[in-house]
Amino acid sequence: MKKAIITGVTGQDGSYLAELLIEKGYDVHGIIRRSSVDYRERIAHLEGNPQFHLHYGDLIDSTSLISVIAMVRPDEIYNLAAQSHVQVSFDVPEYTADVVATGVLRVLEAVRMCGLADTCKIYQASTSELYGKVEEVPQSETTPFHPYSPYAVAKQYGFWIVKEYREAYNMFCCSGILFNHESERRGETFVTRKITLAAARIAQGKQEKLYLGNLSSLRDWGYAKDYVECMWLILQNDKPEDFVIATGVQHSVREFCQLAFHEAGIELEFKGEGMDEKGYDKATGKVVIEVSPDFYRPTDVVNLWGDPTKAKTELGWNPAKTSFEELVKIMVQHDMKKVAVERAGEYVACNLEEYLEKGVVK
Ligand code: NAP
Ligand code: F7E
Repeated sequence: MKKAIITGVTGQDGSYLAELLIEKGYDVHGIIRRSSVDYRERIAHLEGNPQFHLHYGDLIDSTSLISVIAMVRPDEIYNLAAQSHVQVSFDVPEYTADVVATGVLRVLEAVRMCGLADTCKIYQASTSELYGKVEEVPQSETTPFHPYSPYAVAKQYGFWIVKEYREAYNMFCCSGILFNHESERRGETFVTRKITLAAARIAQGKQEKLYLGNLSSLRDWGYAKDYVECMWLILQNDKPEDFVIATGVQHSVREFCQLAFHEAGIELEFKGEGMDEKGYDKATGKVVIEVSPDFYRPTDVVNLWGDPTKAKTELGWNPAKTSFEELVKIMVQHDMKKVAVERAGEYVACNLEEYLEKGVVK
């Protein structure tokens, strides 16, 4: 039985990857942070499974990483843990660098210190944010990097230190350069989930308006469940290499809103430009989407579009398994059910101040 460690197992991707590896017969060891309350919603269904084990550890604490790696002696490590919110990285740049940049180094060094450099394969969760202020469209493995946020700069260190350890110590460590991938388990402050939850709440009369930032931002959005398959494939490849994982299809935030609200039963019409742009419910004429400067970033990445040819041809991965339309449908259908059981009045944001206070800050 192969043994795998997943850092960030409580996150969106970690939970799907744990399910996939269990299905494939692995003994899965997840690393979780110690906290005074348990927040393990995404993995609650796996607890009690004899193939699933949890250990305390933190990417900013090498001792904890060394002790888990020494005890488990894994065949594979998937390093998914991160402060993964781009806008938050402008507020906590130092912490972001510690987890997202130095954290990768700590994992690599822990593997070496435990004498596993020749046997343990390592997957690093890299990101399309490395292309940032894009120098080429679409972006592939040969596109130059131009990181454009503290998060992206930290991830760039992670990418290069993985490459360095591969060349210096002949370790099997690789980066998956993953474009945005979403799901019904996506964190609620990322734009897609913020939209699908708001569409459901507005459709059910539990929220008045949704406040967003740049509606014209373009993303290549895929389904997280399909993307974790690729993480596994990257480590099963003959040679350690880096891969772009994307669908090859691009949409704007505005288009995501239109489709999500349509799935929730509301036809949207956008009028106005820039900060004055508004989304109207065509049937009632009411404004349901407004733009707020609170959700703009000091520097924003606005044109991400991936070329998944290498992953398709060399790994046999299918980038078209779940279409954009199916992804939005899955998320909205899930959130319509979730919102239906929320207590009335539990979530009604009538103005921006209230919206911000309710914690949907980013
Ligand atoms: P996520 O939902 O935000 O999950 C992040 C995970 O990292 C959580 O389990 C979190 O634990 C854990 N974590 C944060 N700080 C930690 C620390 N100091 N020590 C240990 N664990 C820590 O992120 P995701 O969407 O699943 O993404 C997974 C990885 O892929 C991340 O590295 C992200 O940067 C990268 N990525 C994501 C995308 C995407 O579109 N989703 C695209 C490219 C790359 P808690 O539950 O305790 O907070
Ligand atoms: O923003 C715009 C925002 O926060 C997408 C992470 O998983 O993917 C994710 O990072 C776009 C940006 O994701 C709002 O300005 C407009 O242009 O959903 P997001 P992200 O920044 O692309 C990459 C690949 C990762 O690696 C990251 O870990 O949408 N946008 N209005 C907004 N974004 C948010 N969050 N909230 C808004 O109100």
